[in-house]
Amino acid sequence: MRTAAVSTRGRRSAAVIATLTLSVVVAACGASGDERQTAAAPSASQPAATTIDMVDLAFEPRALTVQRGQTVTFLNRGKVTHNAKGADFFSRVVEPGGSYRHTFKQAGTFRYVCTFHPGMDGTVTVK
Ligand SMILES: [Cu+2]
Repeated sequence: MRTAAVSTRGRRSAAVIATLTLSVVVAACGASGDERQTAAAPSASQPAATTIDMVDLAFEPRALTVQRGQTVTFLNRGKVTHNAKGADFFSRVVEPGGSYRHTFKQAGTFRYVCTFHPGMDGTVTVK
């Protein structure tokens, strides 16, 4: 994990570990994402479990499982621009507060990255 703030690296590392731990807990709960806020969700009909939050600098949850044909919304809750690029999709630029949707039509596990931030990545598993 790279960080520009070298002097606070220890503190940031602790925060990152806490974030990663939270992500694992969320992922372990499977489809449960109800406890998270959906303030900027573009559509009320979207189940919470199909939203991946883009925060600074991670995707949450980092690993998400969806059903084939389900649409995933990548929602930028961070303060800086992010994107999501997979093998067959690319959001280009997602500004803070913005979102991007992709429908996963094939089964498998698909890795994606934010091209702006090395190490900011995640996977969507489609069943
Ligand atoms: Cu990013």
